[in-house]
Amino acid sequence: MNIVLVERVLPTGQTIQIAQGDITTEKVDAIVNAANEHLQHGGGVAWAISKKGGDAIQSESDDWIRQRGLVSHSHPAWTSGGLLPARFVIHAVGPVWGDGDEDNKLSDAVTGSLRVADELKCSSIAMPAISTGIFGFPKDRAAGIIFSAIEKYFSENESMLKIVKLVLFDKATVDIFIKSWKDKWADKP
Ligand code: AR6
Repeated sequence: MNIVLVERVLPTGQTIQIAQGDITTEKVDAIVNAANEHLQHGGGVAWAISKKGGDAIQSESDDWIRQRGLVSHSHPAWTSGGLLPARFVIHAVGPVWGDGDEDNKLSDAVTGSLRVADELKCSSIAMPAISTGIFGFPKDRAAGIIFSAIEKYFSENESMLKIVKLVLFDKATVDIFIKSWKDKWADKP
């Protein structure tokens, strides 16, 4: 289990956390994958999830694409967790930096992931820093958008979720997210 570095209870009752580590080890109901619209899990966290989860992840993803077509930002796909400790993998497609309207697309990917988690009756979810690797989204900008999207989702929706854990791979990303966390919430009770 990855160690929680900071946590906060939102006014709506859910606990939001930041941890550093490998999301594939998380024993939560669902982990979020930073996917592409084709669900071809060839690099980054997607590759790690697909490798550790076994063949089921890519094969269920291929079935999804065959049956439903490409995955949009606002409607993530989902598969079983395969061999992972998590029961489900929610495949969220973040924006490629430079493609336009990136902030809204990232917000949609986060909101969509929480909605799918609720549809799957999850009470805990772990999420990586979507779009901030291969897709090139600036990390400090992403942090604020991800926090706000989570807060807004719970303020607007009844949810079964209790824990949202942001699992960040490297120290540099952790430092940037924690700075943004403090900027956003330092003075709030
Ligand atoms: N656990 C948690 N976070 C991780 C892990 C891990 N095991 N491995 C990497 N990260 P990326 P994107 C972090 O590139 O930018 C793939 O090819 C990483 O340090 O995985 O949304 C997909 O198939 C970074 O902060 O996702 C897509 O084509 C964050 O996860 C494309 O990359 C996201 O980095 C998606 O690009």
